[in-house]
Amino acid sequence: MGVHDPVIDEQTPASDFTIEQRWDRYTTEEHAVWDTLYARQISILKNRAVDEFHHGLGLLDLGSGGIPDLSDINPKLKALTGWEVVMVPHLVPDDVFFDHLANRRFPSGRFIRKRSQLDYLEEPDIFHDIFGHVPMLTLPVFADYMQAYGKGGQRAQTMGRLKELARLYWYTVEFGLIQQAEGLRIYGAGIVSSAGETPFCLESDSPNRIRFDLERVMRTDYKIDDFQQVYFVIDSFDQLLDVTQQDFTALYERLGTDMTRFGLTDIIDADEVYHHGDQAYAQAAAAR
Ligand code: HBI
Ligand code: FE
Repeated sequence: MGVHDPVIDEQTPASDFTIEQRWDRYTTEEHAVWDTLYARQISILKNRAVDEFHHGLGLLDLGSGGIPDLSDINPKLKALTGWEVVMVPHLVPDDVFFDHLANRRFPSGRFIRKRSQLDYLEEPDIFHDIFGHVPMLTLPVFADYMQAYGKGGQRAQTMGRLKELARLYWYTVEFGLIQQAEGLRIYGAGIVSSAGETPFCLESDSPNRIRFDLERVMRTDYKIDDFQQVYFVIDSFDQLLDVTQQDFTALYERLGTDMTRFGLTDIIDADEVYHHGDQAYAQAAAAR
């Protein structure tokens, strides 16, 4: 499974699946991989990621060189929004993941990808998890949204609507775009940690870009192994928090009785379309 990390293997996870980071055990090469990834992303994220993301990187001093030490970033993050980062060995079960988020703990992988596979990830590593997700957790409204998602997860599981809720996470927390006064910007962690998808999601003619609608998103499939074919664009972070603070009971019941689901390239009448993609990238990828 993924990258072999002896510092993970030597530990027995706690009942909440957490392990110790053991920061002093990272090798020089592992720190250098972080620095390479960091420098590459910073240069392409200028004027593409939201200012809130860049601001968060600064608040946590994530660019001071090498893989961050949790004992440096956690006191800062805790003071800002009450969140902290915990280490987990690999992907954790959904209920464990939700329980951490509901308690303002963000689970991060410990290992870092190999230099030979800078753009290939089978599961989230520490660069995706910390560089991608943690800066946005310094923003109070986003911090609240992530906790609301964790609480909602526990609820969705009981109501059998986990798949639908996971789509909300995917199209916001991982691959979300936002329309701001300066233009279209990125806030999704899956994008900001990817050198290829950062320019693609904003500038390529290939993908659809559609205004965010909660139920539309929950009815839409996603793919995990290539650039997205559709992005959903929020108006503001307040909008995101507002939609998740409503009671999902009626929505979940509708999703259970009306099984309408949308494919990756569908455009429906109700959509507010910012860009109707030509899907040229996806078609070329399928032909390979
Ligand atoms: N575990 N470590 C880790 N990181 C994730 O992002 C993650 C997970 N377990 C479940 C999960 N994500 C998602 O499937 C949930 O959003 C449903
Ligand atoms: Fe992620």
